Amino acid sequence: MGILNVTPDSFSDGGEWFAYDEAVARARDLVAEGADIVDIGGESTRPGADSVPIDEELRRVVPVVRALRGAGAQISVDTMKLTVADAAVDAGATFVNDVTAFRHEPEMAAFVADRGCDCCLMHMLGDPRTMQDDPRYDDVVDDVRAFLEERAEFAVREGVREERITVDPGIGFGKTLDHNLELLDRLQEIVAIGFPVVIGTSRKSFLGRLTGRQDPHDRVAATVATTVLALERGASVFRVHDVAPTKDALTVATATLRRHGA
Ligand code: HH2
Repeated sequence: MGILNVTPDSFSDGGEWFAYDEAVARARDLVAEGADIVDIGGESTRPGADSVPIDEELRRVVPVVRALRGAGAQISVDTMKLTVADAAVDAGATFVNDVTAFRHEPEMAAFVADRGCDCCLMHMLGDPRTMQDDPRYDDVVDDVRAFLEERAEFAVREGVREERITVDPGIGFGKTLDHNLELLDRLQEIVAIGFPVVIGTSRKSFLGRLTGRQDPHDRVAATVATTVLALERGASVFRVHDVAPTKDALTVATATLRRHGA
């Protein structure tokens, strides 16, 4: 899953793909590099980010989705807003990536069910404005697992078919460095829920803290290390900015793991 942030303020690529032409060209590059899904977002969820008015999010996202119809990858819309998801699906998106797991607007679940979309339900503690203020858990993996199970049950009750659901532990969303590492290390416990697991570590700040790399663009090798670990522990979808190196790493890791029947 290649990331396309059509935003001025995303933590690692804010402003780089904000103009329509650049966004569309970037998405085509992600597909050429091997992305099966392009995840298009018009609102940053970095810690402390302010929310974007609906009209502005629509203006950023919908024309880009429309331009990518038939470009060779599934189009995902990264939004918590039903109005934005609705317009994006009309424009050609078939995947809804809601970082609130249908808590912001619970009607999103019935919408996803009605439109037959795939979806990603992600764990986040609190909201982007407050989530990094001293996050605490009894046991981060148990708590995240229980949350994702509850959200998936809710989605199924609202009519979403089980095979349309993926779950995501939400690396960096209300998590300390230790929480992120614990989730990665015990990712098989999230995989055991039974839904395909999406993992989003790409260029995130905990990688900067571990490596000392201040510029998010310099965190590609660190990102690749986490995606290989996550693959080995059973993750299925890797949400990344840097598709080509991730694809190579996953190809080699998959070939190696298959030798053991994994
Ligand atoms: N991370 C971000 C945004 N959306 N969706 C899922 N399912 N999983 C994630 O880990 C995830 C996500 C944050 O990263 P990014 O889009 O690069 O930055 P920003 O939110 O600043 O636009």
